[in-house]
Amino acid sequence: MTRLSAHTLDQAKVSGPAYDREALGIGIVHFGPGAFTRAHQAVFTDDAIARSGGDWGICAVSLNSARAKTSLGPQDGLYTLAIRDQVPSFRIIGAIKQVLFAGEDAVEILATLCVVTTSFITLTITEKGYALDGSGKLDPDNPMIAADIANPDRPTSAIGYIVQATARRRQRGLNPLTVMSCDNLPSNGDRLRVACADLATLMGQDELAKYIREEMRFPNTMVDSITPATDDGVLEAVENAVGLRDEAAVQREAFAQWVIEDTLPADRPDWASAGAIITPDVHGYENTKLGILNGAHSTLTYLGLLAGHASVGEAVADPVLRKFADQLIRQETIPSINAPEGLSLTGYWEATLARFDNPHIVHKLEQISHDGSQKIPARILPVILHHGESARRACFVVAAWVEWTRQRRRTDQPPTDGWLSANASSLPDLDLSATAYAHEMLTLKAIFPANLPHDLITNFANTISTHGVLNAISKI
Ligand code: CS2
Repeated sequence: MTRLSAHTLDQAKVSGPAYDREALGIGIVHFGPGAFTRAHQAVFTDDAIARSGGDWGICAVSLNSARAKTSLGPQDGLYTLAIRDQVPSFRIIGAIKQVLFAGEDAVEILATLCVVTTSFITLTITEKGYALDGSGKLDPDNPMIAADIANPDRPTSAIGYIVQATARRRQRGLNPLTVMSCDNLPSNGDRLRVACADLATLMGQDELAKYIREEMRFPNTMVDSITPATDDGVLEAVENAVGLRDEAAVQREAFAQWVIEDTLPADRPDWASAGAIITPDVHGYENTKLGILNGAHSTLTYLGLLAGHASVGEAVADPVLRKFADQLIRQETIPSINAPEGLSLTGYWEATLARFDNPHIVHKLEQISHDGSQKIPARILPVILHHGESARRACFVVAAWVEWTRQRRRTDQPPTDGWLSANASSLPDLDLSATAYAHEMLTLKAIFPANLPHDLITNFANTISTHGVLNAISKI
């Protein structure tokens, strides 16, 4: 089967970029071109270019894997978006104009970051890419950060690239970059600014750190669209619909939301015309989405995996788990969130449940389980910090995650969690009882603040271990 590319695009049986893609210049460098960004930000950008023009093509940069380059490169950055809904739909996205891999193209990446026409850096590097410690400061002992401090001219982390590009642009008198995190972190822009300024300080560049703190824009954002990993079924469905082979296709639900803090420069892609919400109050949206959608996702994931389920659809159809998640969100999470003006939080939760029920989406719990050490603090701990030990269900979720890590570390399929793997020597011994294991896990300062109800959480971990998760829920 012929492969999708700029040369074969006119043979595609579905719609493609509605603008002159050949003439499109690059204005954005994006770190982390995984499935999420291809299904979300690149689609908003594709629509913005089609509606309002502008040289807002994306240079997509992978830091750790050549996969995006080997799948998207031969396709000239083109790929198909499959929307999995009652009536499925397919379209080809053209916003990604170039794909680079840091392992091969470091010089070109820095050069692209330093041309005057590049004015945005965007990132989906997942929580761990920010290398922050438990108190929200850059962790100088993180191996990539230590390497960037030792060798500022040859960055390895996204933070290192941003700082180095900023230093070079300043020297050349170029306009400051706008740097936009699109990861599921509370105050993602503020945190990114801190990480970049901290790195400049650690490099001994105080003036640069001040410039990053005071002159650059780091808008906070909230991103949302359920995007299960691409599998063979998707590639086959895309091939049938498009009539071309596409190794870089992505799938997502129909719903997509992007809320961007209104600190953007005037010269920007017209993301608002593509449906993005540009508002001064992004934090309300962030907290709502992280607490309700992502919080429920992680809840269904760790409880669901312990109960033997494989997908969100299966877990949420289990009456015990559905009721648990519903009570957690309504009784504990929602009262801990300051809602953005005009948004009903119970309405948001009901709409989220309907999205989880979408029979056309198979979202694997295993995928969501990755990097729980980074997700639990953003999604579940704020509820406990708000209510203390009366947040019994939130405490139960922490216990379930801890017990799940214990059980999985004892198998040949340990959790996929970068922080846990890198810090294996600080983790509790696997011969410990569930209670003692949980007790030690809770002392890990990079994950847990000191003031959590340790006894309640360790008791729950013990009950889950002894009676199984579903019986343990009945004892809450
Ligand atoms: C999920 C998210 O994998 C996960 O941790 O909770 O990727 C979730 O699907 C997205 O944030 C939805 O926007």
